[in-house]
Amino acid sequence: MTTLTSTPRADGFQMPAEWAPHSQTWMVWPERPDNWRLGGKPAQAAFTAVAKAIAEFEPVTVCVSAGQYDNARARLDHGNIRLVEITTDDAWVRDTGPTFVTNAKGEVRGVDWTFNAWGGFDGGLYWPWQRDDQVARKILEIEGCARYRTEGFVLEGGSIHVDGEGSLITTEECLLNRNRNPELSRQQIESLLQQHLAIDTVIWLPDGLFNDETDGHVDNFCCYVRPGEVLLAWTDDPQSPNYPRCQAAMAVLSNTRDAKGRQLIVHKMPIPGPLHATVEECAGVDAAEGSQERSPEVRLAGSYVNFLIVNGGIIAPKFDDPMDAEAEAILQQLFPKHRVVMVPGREILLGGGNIHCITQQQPAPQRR
Ligand code: KQY
Repeated sequence: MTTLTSTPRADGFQMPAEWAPHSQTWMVWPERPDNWRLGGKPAQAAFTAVAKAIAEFEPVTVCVSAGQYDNARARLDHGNIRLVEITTDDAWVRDTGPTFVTNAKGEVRGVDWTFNAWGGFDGGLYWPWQRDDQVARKILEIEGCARYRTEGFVLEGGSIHVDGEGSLITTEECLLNRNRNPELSRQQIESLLQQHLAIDTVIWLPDGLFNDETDGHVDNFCCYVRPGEVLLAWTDDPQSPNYPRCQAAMAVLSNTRDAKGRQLIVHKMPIPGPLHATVEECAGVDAAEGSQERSPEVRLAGSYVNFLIVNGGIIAPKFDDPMDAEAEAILQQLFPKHRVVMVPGREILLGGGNIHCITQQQPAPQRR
């Protein structure tokens, strides 16, 4: 596998939108007992349901440790799910996997961002993280894709969304956080995104969802549903800690033109809950120095925006919440040509993210 010293943009590559056709989706099998309760068994059932839901639409590859291979293989009993053995620190391939980029000839390469477990020693979520920082490289090697490595430039795939037409949304809370790239200015970060993803316009939302332990990843708060249209997690309750965040995001989205000069259409998605882990759920997580502690007092950052677009489908989380049906109806209305499949998301949320965070789409080679 080649590691290139140029940039995707210079070589004619760009990050396609998530709705562009995929060749497959990647996942990683969860087993880390200081993040997933009860040794990861409930999370494994939740990941299995997500993998099988995706596998109805496109192939899935699940990275799994040697120790969990037999168990994962037995549970992931679906003809469209492949397993590969990879050592990882945890199971968030949106953030540890490559960001795939494509060119007009239909070639696929990958950007391998530096990963520091969402903040390194300044608020990061576990240590060590070097195996997770190797995941993108290993995936690209398996796929025979050339690699661009942004050595020292920290970024997670969940902190960006693109429309495939030159625009990207992100949050200041994450990308300008001192625990990611403190030596880089906003302009320098924009420039790196422009060079590596071939985008022209960065739309900066101030914050992500309240209590998101990634420091406000955009994929838990706001996403594109098509060029010029976004879906924003929303509350009308002024008492909600999310209220000022939603208002601030709406102010930016309503007053910004995208790379094509369009005024954005903003769709609203209700926020479930408030959701909290139970005492029993928290007690099932192993204590470990440097890992995120769990408490029933902490509001969980549950969000229906944390869904994955696959070939012909939308795989979205449900929470056994009164808002589940409305969320499904909104998604089905926004994606009339896709089949919306709602999968239980609570166990994934207990670990700190949701379906988009545990998946990484690989675009299909396509001539443009
Ligand atoms: O949501 C994500 N993209 C990652 C969350 C990591 C949580 C670790 N406890």
